[in-house]
Amino acid sequence: MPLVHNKVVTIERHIIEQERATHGTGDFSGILRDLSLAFKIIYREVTRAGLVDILGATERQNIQGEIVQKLDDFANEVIYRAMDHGGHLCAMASEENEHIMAIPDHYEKGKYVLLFDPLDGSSNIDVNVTIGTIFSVLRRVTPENTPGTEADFLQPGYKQVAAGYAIYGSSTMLVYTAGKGVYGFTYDPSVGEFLLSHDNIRIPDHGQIYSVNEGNYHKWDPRMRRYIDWAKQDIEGEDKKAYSLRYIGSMVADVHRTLLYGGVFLYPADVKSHKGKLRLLYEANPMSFVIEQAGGKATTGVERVLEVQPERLHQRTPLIVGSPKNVDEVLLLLRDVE
Ligand code: P6P
Repeated sequence: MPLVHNKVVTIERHIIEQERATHGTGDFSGILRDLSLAFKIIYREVTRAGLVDILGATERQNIQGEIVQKLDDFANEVIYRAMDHGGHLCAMASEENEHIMAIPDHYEKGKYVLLFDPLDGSSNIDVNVTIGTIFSVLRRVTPENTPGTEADFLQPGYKQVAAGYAIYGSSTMLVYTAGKGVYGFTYDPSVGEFLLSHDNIRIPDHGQIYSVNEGNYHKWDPRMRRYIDWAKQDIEGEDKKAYSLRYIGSMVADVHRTLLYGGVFLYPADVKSHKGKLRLLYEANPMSFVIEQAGGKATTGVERVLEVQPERLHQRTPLIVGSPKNVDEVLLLLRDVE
C-alpha cells in the first residue's frame, strides 16, 4: 500500500471529500473533526505523561474491575467534553463508565451514538508502550430529539457507520473507516494536523505473524492449542514456515501491526474467561470493521464478529482478526475435530 507523499491532505479535507462522494450529511465530518481534536489533546498528555503528575493509577476501579490509570480518566473526560456539544450525538458509552453517558440537557441531541475505549492498553502507560483510543459510531434507533438509550448501543457491529482508532506510538496516527475503505493519518505536531499518510489501506492476504498471549495456553480449548502448535511449526510437506510471535499486550498496537504487516491477532476464550477478555462494542466491533474494510476477516471462532447481537453494554467476546488466509487457517483447525 503506497504511502502518500505528493498531496498534503488533512483529515478534515479528506472527510469532506468522502462526504461529497457519498452525499453525506456532514454529520460524520463533524464527529471525526471533534474526535481528532480530542486525540490531539490526549496525544499531548500521553507524550509528556512522564513529566507531569499524570502517571500511575487512581484509587478507582472501572466497571471492568480494573484499576483506572490517571491518563485513562483524563482521556475519558477529554473525549466526553469534546463530543457532548457538537449536536451530532444523542448519547455516548465508554469502557470507563458503567452506564451510558447522557448529552447535557442544554445541548442538541443528534442522530448518532459514540462508543469508545478512551485509552486501551493503559496498563502499559507507565512503561512507555504504545497505547490507543478506539471508537465506534452507530446511527441511533430511538426517536430523534430525545436522549439516547441503551437500545441505541446494543446493535450488531455491521450497523456501524464509522469506526477507528488513534494510536499513540513512535508517531501518532488516526486510522478510520466509514464503510468505504480504511485511511490512515499521521499527526504532525508542528502544524497540529492529522495528514493523510496511508491512503486506502489493504491488509496483506496472508502474513507470517501470530499475536496472542501464550501465557494463557493451558487455559485454552485444545483446538486453539492445536492451532498455536501448528503456527509454530516448519512443515516440509505443506511448504509452511514457522510463524513469528509478536505480542505487545496493547490491542490497538497489535491490531495496527496486523493491519499493515498481515497475520492474525487472537484473544480466545479460556476456562476462566468463557467469553474472552476483549469487549464487543468498543474494542472488537470497531477493530473488526476496520480490518474487514481493509480486506481482512474477524470472527469469534463461531461467527462473524460484526453479526453478534449485543445484549449488554460491556459484554466480552473471543476475537480472531487479521488476514483472510490466516483467519481461515485458525477456523480450519478450530472446526477440524479429530
Ligand atoms: P492480556 C489491554 O488491557 C487490553 O484490553 C487490550 O489492549 C490487550 O489486547 C489485552 O487487554 C491484553 O490482555 O491478558 O494479554 O494482558
